[in-house]
Amino acid sequence: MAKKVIITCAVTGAIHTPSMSPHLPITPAEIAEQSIAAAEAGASIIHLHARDPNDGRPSPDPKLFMQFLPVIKQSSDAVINITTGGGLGMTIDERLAAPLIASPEMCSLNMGSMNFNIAPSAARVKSFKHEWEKPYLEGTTNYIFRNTFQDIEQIVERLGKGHGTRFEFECYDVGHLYNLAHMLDRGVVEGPLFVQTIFGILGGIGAEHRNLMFMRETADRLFGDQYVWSVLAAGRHQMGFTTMAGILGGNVRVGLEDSLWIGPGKQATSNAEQVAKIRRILEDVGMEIASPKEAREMLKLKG
Ligand code: KMH
Ligand code: ZN
Repeated sequence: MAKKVIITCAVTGAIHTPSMSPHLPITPAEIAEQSIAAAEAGASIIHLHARDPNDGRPSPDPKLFMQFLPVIKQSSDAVINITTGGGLGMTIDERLAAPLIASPEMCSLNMGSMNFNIAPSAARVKSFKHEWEKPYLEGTTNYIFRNTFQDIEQIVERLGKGHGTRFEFECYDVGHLYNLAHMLDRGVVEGPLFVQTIFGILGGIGAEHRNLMFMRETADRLFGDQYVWSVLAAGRHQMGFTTMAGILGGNVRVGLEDSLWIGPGKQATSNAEQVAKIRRILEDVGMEIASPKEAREMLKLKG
């Protein structure tokens, strides 16, 4: 039987701001509602950040996470994946606060430090509702996204070893794959590794098809059969890259965290719309979509 494709949906993130799209979920109720709809549309993993409901600012506050996590769990069987990347300016302790309380099956784990500015395309919106959005919209956040080797090991220790949480390893460039291989060699992490290769984030590898092949070939060499490959691409590259990944035997991530678009010049009205679109494309070319149960088996999650 053909391998099934895991669809992850990243519903809000910490990059896009409320003024960039009216459809970005902000309040706990909106995050829960869009997550449940994304799961119904075919996402077996839901990747989550929280936002301050007053102004939409990314927030590490566990109390906010706890307003939507139980609601999502009650209405769907999807795997919960909580960010440990957090958002601009958050400390490692802040980034770990909600995951340590919620003890989810999965968390993101970013495999290297990098420059992080919002890409110019996202910054085209000129008017904004909240002062905090200004540097995001102007592309001047000037942020170093800190993920040192010690930070990475600390997250594995506290969440992986402490809670049995497994990881979505976020690899924004080739060096991040080598960082992960180093952790695998030293026994810090073990397979099957869920490797999210990321394209088109300013500061990381560009969204060129040859880069997708190169990242995949490098991951094949480094991890062999000890990894499960997934792809996300930022902005307008989202659907093309995820389609290519699915056809090549990979898994896919969509969602408004990664792109606000559903087609050229057309904003997505929900996360579920993007999930339904990639599902339709992949099913049309003969692929099958993994259920949450199948995703848990493929990734050896604690369930
Ligand atoms: N924003 C994505 C490109 C995280 O939450 O830890 C990667 C991400 C990071 O999802
Ligand atoms: Zn994220």
